[in-house]
Amino acid sequence: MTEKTAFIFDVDGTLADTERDGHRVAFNRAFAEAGLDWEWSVEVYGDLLTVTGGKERIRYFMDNYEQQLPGVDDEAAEIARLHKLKTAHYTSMLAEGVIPLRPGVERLIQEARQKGVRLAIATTTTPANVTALLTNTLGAESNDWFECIGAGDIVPAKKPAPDIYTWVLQQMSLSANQVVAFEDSENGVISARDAGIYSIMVTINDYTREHDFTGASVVLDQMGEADDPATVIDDKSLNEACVTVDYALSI
Ligand code: XBP
Ligand code: MG
Repeated sequence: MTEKTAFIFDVDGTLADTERDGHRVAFNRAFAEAGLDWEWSVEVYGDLLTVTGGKERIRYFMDNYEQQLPGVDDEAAEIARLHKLKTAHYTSMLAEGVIPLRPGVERLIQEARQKGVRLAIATTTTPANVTALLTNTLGAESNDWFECIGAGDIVPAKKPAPDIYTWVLQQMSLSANQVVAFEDSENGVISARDAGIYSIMVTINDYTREHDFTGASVVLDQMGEADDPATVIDDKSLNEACVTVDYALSI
């Protein structure tokens, strides 16, 4: 069996619960700043999350909720402008420290570094958002812990397309069976799986608990800490209180 040597992490929902109180709020602030009366509720945002990528999500909202951009000729340019405003709001919120990492994430990353496991990121979110999250939770130097950060528009097709995982694997000269992918959503699992990755760990959250995780190796509620244990929801039993590097490498 090929030895696994790397962890590839999704960001939103996996490293931190960023969607409901982070991205959603930042979108609403951008809409208000642009003079739009759009307000994405917690519930509506759950539907909008079917589409990954902020610009794609705005377009989906316009198409499916019968919304227009009044007086705008170039819709793509205006969506890009709105999205830039949103990124500025989101990164400021992260700088205020409103979004912590999920339980066990920092512990697992530090243990992986100690054990020489290579680290990477594969996400649909904007690169500036990844930098802001890492910097404001783990410190600025943590950006260098990740050998490869695959994010946003670096590939043309976002998750559930496999492109971002394939891109990261190529950058790191790794084959799919040498890595473990960490995800929280159906789109993320499809993306990793279609890139050929078969070791996929899912940690669910309120927006994703009903998703179809076919293709995942194990589904848990969280990575967990000794005093805040993880619970396996589907498949592989976990003998420790929380997800360790050895456990992750064994899935
Ligand atoms: C994350 C996303 C992103 C963020 C918003 O999905 O769908 O669109 O919600 O980020 P995943 P941007 O966790 O599967 O990568 O607005 O920067 O696109
Ligand atoms: Mg995610």
